[in-house]
Amino acid sequence: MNISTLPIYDRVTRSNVDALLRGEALAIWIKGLIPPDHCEHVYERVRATPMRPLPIHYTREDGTADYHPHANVSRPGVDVQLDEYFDRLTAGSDEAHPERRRAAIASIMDDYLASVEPSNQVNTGLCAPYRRPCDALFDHLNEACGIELAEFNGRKMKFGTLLLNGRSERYDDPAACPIHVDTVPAVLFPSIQAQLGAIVYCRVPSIGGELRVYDHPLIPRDAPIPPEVDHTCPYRALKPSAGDAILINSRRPHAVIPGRDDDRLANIMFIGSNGTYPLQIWT
Ligand SMILES: O=C(O)CCC(=O)C(=O)O
Ligand SMILES: [Fe+2]
Repeated sequence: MNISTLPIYDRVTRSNVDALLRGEALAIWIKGLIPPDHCEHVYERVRATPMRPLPIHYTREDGTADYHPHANVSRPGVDVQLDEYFDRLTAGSDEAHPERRRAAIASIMDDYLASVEPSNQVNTGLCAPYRRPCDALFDHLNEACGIELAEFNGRKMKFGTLLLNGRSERYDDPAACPIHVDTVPAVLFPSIQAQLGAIVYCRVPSIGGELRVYDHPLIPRDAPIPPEVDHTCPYRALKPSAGDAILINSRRPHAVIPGRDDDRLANIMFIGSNGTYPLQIWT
């Protein structure tokens, strides 16, 4: 399939979401969801906040894993993502030892909530007196098609990470923007059949700042991205404006291009479908 013909929808309806979940649409792109003064306020507060640089996982050409040292990315507020716990789950998910697997799953949720609850408050505080942009997207999605917080191991998850890409002279260097998919493993969320990435943009540079979606079929859950998917592959570049929200199918390989002349600030979350509505949301 060639993604150049896939539609980009400008509004959220169940039929548009269903097409995106099936990989039959490229994106749903909501323009102007967040007013400019709101975006500016969140960006200025985030920029004034001390932040820890985020090591970016990527795979070298020889297939080994590494962290990118120059990505200039940080996550003010909610400095946590569930995939950071996956390794521990794999280590404790031996089918022959169900009690070990249960304990690993329970401890992941304990650690996730312990980490995300205080940082979620920081995130809310950074945006105050405005709401978090991700909350505006939640309400929009809830009215349009129905959405609720995902539950993991019987406990409600959180959502809405602020992701800041600093400006970079190397903004167009492929190595600085790893191609990836976001797909929660079956062992963690067996009911989630399809997954979307949802992003609200607070700051977008004029040079760079695109979200690239690569011309490749959806990657099945728990499968790696084939090594032939690289920055030489054809892609479509989505260049949002501050205040826009974009939904993509996060199982299609994609990459974030940093900016050269300005920072890039996004409020990111994941949306899953268990085959019915309401959709499930988490980060
Ligand atoms: O910021 C974007 O445009 C996409 C972010 C993304 O792909 C991610 O955080 O996984
Ligand atoms: Fe992603």
